[in-house]
Amino acid sequence: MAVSPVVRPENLDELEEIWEWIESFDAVVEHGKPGLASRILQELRSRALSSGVQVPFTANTPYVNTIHVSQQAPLPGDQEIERKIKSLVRWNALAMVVRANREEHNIGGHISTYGSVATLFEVGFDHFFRARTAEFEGDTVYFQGHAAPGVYSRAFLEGRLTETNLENFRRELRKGGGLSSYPHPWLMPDFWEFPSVSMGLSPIMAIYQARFNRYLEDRGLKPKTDAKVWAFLGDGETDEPETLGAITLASRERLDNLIFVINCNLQRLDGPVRGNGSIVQELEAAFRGAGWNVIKVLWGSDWDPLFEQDTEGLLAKRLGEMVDGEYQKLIVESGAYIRQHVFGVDPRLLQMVENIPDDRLHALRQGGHDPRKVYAAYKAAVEHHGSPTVILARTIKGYGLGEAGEGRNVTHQQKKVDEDTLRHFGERFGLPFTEDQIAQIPFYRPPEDSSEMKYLRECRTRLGGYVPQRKVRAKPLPPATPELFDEFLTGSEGRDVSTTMAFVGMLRKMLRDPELGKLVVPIVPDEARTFGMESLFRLVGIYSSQGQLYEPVDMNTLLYYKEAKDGQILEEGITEAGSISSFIAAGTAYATHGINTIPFFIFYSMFGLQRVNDLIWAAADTRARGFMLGGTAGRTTLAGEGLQHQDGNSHVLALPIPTLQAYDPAFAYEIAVIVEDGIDRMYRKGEAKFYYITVMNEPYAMPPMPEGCREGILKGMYRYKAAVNGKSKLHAQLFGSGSILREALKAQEILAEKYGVAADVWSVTSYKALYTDGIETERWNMLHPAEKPHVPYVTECLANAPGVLVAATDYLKALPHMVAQWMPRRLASLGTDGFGRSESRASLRDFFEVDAKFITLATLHELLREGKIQASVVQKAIKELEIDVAKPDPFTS
Ligand SMILES: Cc1ncc(C[n+]2csc(CCOP(=O)(O)OP(=O)(O)O)c2C)c(N)n1
Ligand SMILES: [Mg+2]
Repeated sequence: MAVSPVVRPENLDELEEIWEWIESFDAVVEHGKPGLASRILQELRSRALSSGVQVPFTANTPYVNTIHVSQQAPLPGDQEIERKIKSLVRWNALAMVVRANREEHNIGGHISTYGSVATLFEVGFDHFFRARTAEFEGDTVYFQGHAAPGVYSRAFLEGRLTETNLENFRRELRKGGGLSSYPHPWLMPDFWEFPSVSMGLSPIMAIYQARFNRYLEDRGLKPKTDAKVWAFLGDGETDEPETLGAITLASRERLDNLIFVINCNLQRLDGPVRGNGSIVQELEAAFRGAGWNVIKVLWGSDWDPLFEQDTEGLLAKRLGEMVDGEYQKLIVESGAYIRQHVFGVDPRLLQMVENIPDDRLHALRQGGHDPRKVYAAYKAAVEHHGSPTVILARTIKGYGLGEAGEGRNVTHQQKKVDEDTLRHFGERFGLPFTEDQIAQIPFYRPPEDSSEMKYLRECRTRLGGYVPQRKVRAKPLPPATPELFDEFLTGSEGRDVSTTMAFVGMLRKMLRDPELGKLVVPIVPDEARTFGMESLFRLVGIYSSQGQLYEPVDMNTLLYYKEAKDGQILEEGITEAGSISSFIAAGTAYATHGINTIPFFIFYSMFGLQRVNDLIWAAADTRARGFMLGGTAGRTTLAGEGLQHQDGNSHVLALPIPTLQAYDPAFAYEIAVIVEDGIDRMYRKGEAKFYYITVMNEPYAMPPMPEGCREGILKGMYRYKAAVNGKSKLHAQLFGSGSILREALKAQEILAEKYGVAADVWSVTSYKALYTDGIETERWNMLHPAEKPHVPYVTECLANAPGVLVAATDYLKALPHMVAQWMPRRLASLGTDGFGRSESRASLRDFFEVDAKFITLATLHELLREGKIQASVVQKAIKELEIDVAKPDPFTS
């Protein structure tokens, strides 16, 4: 099918020459070996470049299907039955949403997304998505979140969900069990594997999942397989930076186990994705430019004869001229309009469609609604080697809703349909209902011996079982090596070390452990040196699918930058979003792969919860396990770095995530106890938790672990150092956390020596744990009024603790205040509310008023409030402590 060059009378000679070239090329295409034509083009291109001839760059191909009909793999199976099954899935999905909203106005749900994606899912279910079995790891599928009703509907046909489940869509608390609005493994742990409804998260998670699968293979933790990761995305979703932000990693790593399917219905929630442009062409250029294999599935089979006639490329050109806003309009317009608007621009185009009546012209299908085109694209994608594939499939939003919804801007939020629309839907998809029945919107599953049900079961049996399905596959870890953490309990014998260094020591020890070692997955976004982890480069290597193709510049040093194919560290580069995606892949491998990998993701604490908290929320939803380490933590402990870096927020940001255990430890032994217990809870007891531990870079001597504090460390607080002057009349309880604990210890001395106050010092390792315990206890008491009330752990700790209460933290004052309600008396809280700034630790602690002198002052002030001392004592102390009362307020300055 040669395309004639543009004819201009003045260059007829040129034209002749061009034609000769084209004819030769056509001969190669027709008679040459497969691939030869492409090779010639490549050679010509480099020849042209080396001869200084400009080759026009375009990352786009014409607005036609990438797979030519002559190269299209035929769709196996029974198309008619598949169409019937799909119609039933469509119907039950529609019924689920419409019925839910009839019963409970405003319960919500989406019809239109699934309307557009149905064929893309169903071809996958019938032919591609392989389930996880004992023999095969299975494919991993991220379903477009707003299309969840379609996935439920299919599971209903498969007999995996009941009619009651469907009736209770979006009514999860109802009797008999409901269905969550979107994919949430937390809410449906036997069904959904991955949350995908916060737009942009599933594409980045899918990329890192595909890479993690390779990592497991390259490290020998699982066999090499041809399992695929499929991610179904909306075209509007591609505007999220996370969607496209990591696509070069996928091509760089040659992840041909990864397939994106983008449902290009050209619409998002409010209107067109690119009314004035073409989202398909834009995405094609982006993905091709990034090195992906791009397959466009734009036109259905009924367009094939038209393209066959298009020997001059006029149709392809015309289709490429129209913007998406026009394409959207074609959906709601008549065949006559299409004839005039699309084909009417050129008599030759009009001639092409002169024998096609208007109604057929209107019914010409989009590629993404044609199972034959979709099958061919999927087959090409799974057989493609060397790079990831993206399939850009044109669809119609609200497909099946006819005039009520197809292609309309309001369709995204449509959840109610009138009887006419139902009837139209029923007729269009050939559903077996009478008019009366259809008004009731019944759920329908054909009899078990029907050809549809037999076919559906056969397909899924062939593919190993049902998808999606979530199962915990890993066995609990064996008991821990008893002495693994012992060395960290005895202190540093006066040597100054930071908690970061102590943690890295533990990590090294764990990596060497015969049991745990291979399961540990250190993840770091280009901060390993900041955290003193470079010694691990050499010890276990940095993972690189290519090994190391160069001699590292520091080869002659002990700690050289060692990349290796079986390297263990995931050095992600500067991407917290990518790193947390790796964390999620590694932290869910116990279910996805049946392997207890234990991720330790260490990052700059300010760029963790603050930057990627939505992904951390998703990690919680996926029931991910593992440890997140917030390094260089503490607003005043990270000296010099200033406003953007100094983190006094993350422990507050950790509060809303129910399964996240957040700790702010001060000493090495506290970390050791927390990590050891964490591994035990997550990987031996199978608790659905993960950990956030802040570690600091301030060096100081690590004390040995005092007797009997293990439980307190884990529960959130323990008395670290009782007052030595306990007989004094004035008493206080000081609460410190992380590196600020040492300020409390200094204040304890000042208070004893100068002001005769006997102060006990508590290490508060987790305000979150104390808060959680407090609210749980309150709730129990409220629900059990006749029983002996339970006592919150904080209250229990402070039952016999005399004196005023003062807390100091490197985080917001709100953190200690959260638990003040369970303390026996009022609490004064010192914290670092406000913007950080570049300064030394001592100056910062003075500025934020969290150092020993301010703890002393706050204690004396509380004693004054209690009437235990005179104001003059406090005033004198202000002078003695050299506190500037006119200093700026750190919160507002
Ligand atoms: C991060 C985020 N922002 C906003 C939304 C709300 N939202 C849900 S669906 C949607 C439009 C989706 O459009 P598209 O990705 O094109 O999917 P379609 O339904 O058209 O297939 C929006 C904005 C969301 N779910 N997540
Ligand atoms: Mg869309």
